[in-house]
Amino acid sequence: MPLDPALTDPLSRFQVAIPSWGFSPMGTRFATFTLGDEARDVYGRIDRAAAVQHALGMTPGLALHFPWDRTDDLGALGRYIRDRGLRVDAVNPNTFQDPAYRLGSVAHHDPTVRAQAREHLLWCVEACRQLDAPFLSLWFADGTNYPGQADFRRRHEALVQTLQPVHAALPAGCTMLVEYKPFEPAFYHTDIADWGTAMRICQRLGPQAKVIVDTGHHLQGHNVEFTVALLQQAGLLGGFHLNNRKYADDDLMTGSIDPYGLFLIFRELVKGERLYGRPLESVSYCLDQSANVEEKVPAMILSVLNTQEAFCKALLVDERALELAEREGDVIRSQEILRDAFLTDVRPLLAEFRRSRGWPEDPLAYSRQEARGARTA
Ligand code: PSV
Ligand code: MN
Repeated sequence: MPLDPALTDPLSRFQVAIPSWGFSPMGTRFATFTLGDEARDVYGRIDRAAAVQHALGMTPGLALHFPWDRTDDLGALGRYIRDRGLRVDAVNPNTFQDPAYRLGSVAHHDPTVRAQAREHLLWCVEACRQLDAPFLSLWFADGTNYPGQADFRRRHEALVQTLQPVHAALPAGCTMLVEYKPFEPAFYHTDIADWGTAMRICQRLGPQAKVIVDTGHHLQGHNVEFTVALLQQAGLLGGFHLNNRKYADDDLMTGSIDPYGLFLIFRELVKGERLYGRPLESVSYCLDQSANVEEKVPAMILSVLNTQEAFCKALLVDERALELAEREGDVIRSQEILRDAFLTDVRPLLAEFRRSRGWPEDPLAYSRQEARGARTA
């Protein structure tokens, strides 16, 4: 297939960030199985992200999670990352593990706990500055387990007030991403349960706050592409945590269960770029997955391949024909148009695109070979 600039231009702008935490030992609450490929420290996690980038060429961004990735010297950490051809995409604070956070963090009823969370968030803002990270990505485990346990409105106010100085401290060009999740670890209510709540919080905080959509953070049957379209229309779409779900926040490989859903999300994104002129790459695309039974580096590579394929298929949608079908009320034709794009085998085209960029044509095969080489060396 000859390479068409209408495809190669967006394809070359499209990058996916790799989460450092995806290389740590993972499990369920029943067991954690080790395959021997888990990283022991932040440097091991960076090395694995570099291996993913060698195979793919389109994943130079790395998402860090603090304090998991904390070292004594942020400058040295930044250099280690850059020396491996990577850059920091998002800094993710962690306000869910310290024992003080049993009943929440930024929305906690006790101001001293909120102050502890705020200090950590401000430290992370400083990390963004030092590591030149364009995104501060926030997710809070805050919520309650039982009706009556706490006052919704008071918690909402506390959350916004705790985040205000954090938003004010952001360097220019750094976007605060606000992530929502309907439940878990809290099972009755979550303080940022859905995209409406996240959007309301962003609007209250200011122009540098935007919503991040974790594709696994919706209740069964939720129409994610509809949410994406409306967030984009409101200018409040900041990023994605990509993974696949079946039942809850399963954190499975992206595109492994519902590739069509992923394609429909990208279709809205591509359409939005045309409609609003906001470049696709102003949004963060980061994997957020945990490998419980599969090897971690190939699992990341496969997720990126599925993502890139979904994106490429979205570029093939004949939007003009689709608009015409809509105006004519031709429902079947609209299905046909989407099927034509989705059922196109874009793998040869993407292999050729990679070859043209000097990247391995078959990233999984390349990575297997590298791993074999490392074992025999
Ligand atoms: C929470 O489930 C989440 O999706 C948040 O993004 C966290 O930062 C990430 O997973 C890792 O725990
Ligand atoms: Mn997430």
